[in-house]
Amino acid sequence: MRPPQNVAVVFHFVLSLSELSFSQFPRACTSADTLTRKECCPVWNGDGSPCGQLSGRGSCEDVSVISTPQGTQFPFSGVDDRENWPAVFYNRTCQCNKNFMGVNCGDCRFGFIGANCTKQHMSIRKNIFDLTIAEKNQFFAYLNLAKYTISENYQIATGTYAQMNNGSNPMFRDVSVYNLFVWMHYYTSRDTLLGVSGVWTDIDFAHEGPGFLTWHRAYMLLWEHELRKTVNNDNFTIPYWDWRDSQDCTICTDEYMGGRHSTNPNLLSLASIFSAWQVICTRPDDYNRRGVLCDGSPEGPIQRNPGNQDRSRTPKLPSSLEVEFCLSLAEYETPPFNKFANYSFRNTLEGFANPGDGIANVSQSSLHNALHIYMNGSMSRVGGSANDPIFLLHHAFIDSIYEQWLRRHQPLQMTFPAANTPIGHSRDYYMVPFIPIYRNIEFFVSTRELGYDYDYLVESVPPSVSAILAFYLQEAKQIWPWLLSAGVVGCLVTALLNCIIIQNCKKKEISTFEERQPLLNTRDEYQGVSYQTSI
Ligand SMILES: [Cu+2]
Repeated sequence: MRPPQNVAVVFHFVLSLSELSFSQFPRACTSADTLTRKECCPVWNGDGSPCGQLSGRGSCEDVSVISTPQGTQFPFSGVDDRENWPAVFYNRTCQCNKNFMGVNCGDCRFGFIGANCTKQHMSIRKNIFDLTIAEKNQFFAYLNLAKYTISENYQIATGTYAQMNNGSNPMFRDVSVYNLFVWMHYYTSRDTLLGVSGVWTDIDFAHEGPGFLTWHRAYMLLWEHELRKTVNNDNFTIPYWDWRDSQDCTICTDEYMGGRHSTNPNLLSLASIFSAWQVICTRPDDYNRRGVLCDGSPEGPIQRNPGNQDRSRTPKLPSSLEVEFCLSLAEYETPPFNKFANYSFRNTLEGFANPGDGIANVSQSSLHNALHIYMNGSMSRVGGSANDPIFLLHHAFIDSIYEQWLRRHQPLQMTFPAANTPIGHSRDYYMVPFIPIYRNIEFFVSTRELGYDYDYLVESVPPSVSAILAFYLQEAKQIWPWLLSAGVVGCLVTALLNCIIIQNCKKKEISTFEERQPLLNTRDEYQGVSYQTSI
């Protein structure tokens, strides 16, 4: 199903006005010239200079790749384009100043909008069941438009750097805005092609390691950002599906993400717009056999058969108790920093550890993984899982659980492993395949610092210890003159009162003495003297 011609034309126009922004590969950096020079510093049209340098937006800088010892999962070097990302393709990119961001610094950092990116903008992701009918229909219309609108600013690579003859023979292809993100998820998780030696499968730059949550947070933000630009609506947010304690797939209806096909249980109902979507990047065995990358060609309809999954692996959808246990784990990550990690919040939330005791158990798929397995179709294989738009709703909810954990445990940045992780997952690794480049650690921060929140967490922002100290120091700074003045005034008032009391007592004694004097004089003079000394 395609959008009406006039709508497509309007959005094509909107796109042509938009700035270059995220992800690979920026069209401006896919020429043989940029690839052989290894420089991706496109011109910002606002002032005609690379990275908007003339306007102070940014400058073209060397990429500093920090390489630390990595885990033993990937025993090679120099065989995969994703090693030391983005060094194989580019060693110079735009570094943006202030609130500017994007491949040419033409965009605003997350949480900022406006011509000069000075206006703060906080967005709230909502529960899909709390959207109005208009909001819900708008969400589906936006997704559908993104599925059929060719990305103006990005292309996908259809070959490795070596297959491109080290950049001199570029191999890139147009792709729709939606499919660009499907491809990115495939590209980051794909196997390593080793030529005649076959493939290496124990590699994934976004799953089975500490980077799982940071990578998906960045990915969802970029996806949301691209959708906003595609439809020219800064207020759009991805909704989430809270699947806790669900007995079945409550969003698998024609009103929401598509019901079941009337005759084929593996397909979507024809009443859903998503039944007409074609998937891409779902045949890893085929690509591996041919030694090629997914080139974005259509590969059939979305498959989904919720509830008919392998029950010995995933008996049911996760419960709130399991989520609660997961949130109670104090350590974000534990050695060996992969799917065998025990008591690791990340590994338990990802679904490789038991959400009842935190012990790794790869024969089961829990929490995040459980949802993928439960959908029993396109969602269930990592490479092509983002083809099903349920992916967005699911990962928005996973991200909200990650956010709850961050707010509860307030981790230090240094607790994110810096070395000995699976490749791509260490603190300072630039996440594959994002261009412009982002390190994992940049997304180990609260959503509030990235300009968004979840409706059910809005009230739950705990002040950090440093924030509390800073608050009291600030308060103390403001009130110390008052405290000092109050002390001085208090002393003066006390002294004055003492004087008044002493004076009054003296007067009273004198008058009493005078009143009694005749009597005293007649009885005993010494009593009057003793009276005086006792005052
Ligand atoms: Cu994923």
